[in-house]
Amino acid sequence: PSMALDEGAVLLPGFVSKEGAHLLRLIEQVATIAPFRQMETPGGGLMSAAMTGCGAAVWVTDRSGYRYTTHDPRSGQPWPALPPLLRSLGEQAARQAGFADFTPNTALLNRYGPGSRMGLHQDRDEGETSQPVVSFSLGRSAVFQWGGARRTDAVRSIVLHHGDAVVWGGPARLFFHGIKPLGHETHPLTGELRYNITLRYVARAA
Ligand code: MD3
Ligand code: FE
Repeated sequence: PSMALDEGAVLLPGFVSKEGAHLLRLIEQVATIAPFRQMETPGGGLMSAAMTGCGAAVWVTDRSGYRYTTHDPRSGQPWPALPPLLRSLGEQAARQAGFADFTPNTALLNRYGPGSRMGLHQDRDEGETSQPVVSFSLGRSAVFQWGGARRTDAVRSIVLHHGDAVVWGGPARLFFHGIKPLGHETHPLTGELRYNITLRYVARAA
């Protein structure tokens, strides 16, 4: 089953719920090599969500800005490889949403605890907007908000649950979006934590 959220935005409820425990183990494996860390923003604050990633290049932020790097700045080592299961589930979700030519080469892993949030932003560091972004939610639920192409556009909300996939392509690819601060609810597999995996195609990296 799938549900159009907007033009180019498709919710696939429970698309990865069967693979949820497996995906959480993959996240753990990536985090053993490239640990979750709270990254610094250009303004000098800390992101409240902790992040890591895998694939050819991973999104990072620090005092000098946002960019994709081929190596983990913390270790100097290349990011862990993108697990084939992640690539394949991302391609399947995109296909089901009507995007047949998705070739993901990176996954950003976000970890939210109580109070973690992500302010309204656009994803535009990939050097490529013709391919969609596919997101998988794992663990406790969160309120996701999305607006339109302008920061001032009206915002809508949806609760994303364990196992949900959302595909953002076409006109929705550059829509503003964010995550409301998490409360203290728990999930049997992750306790008070929520994980989000975003699969993307990145064309440029430093
Ligand atoms: C809409 N992550 O990593 S996933 C991000 O739950 C990010 O961790 C949130 O925003 C999270 O950049 C939201 C849903 C999502 C991801 C990417 C998008 C929605 C999007 C890109 C364009 C438009
Ligand atoms: Fe985003």
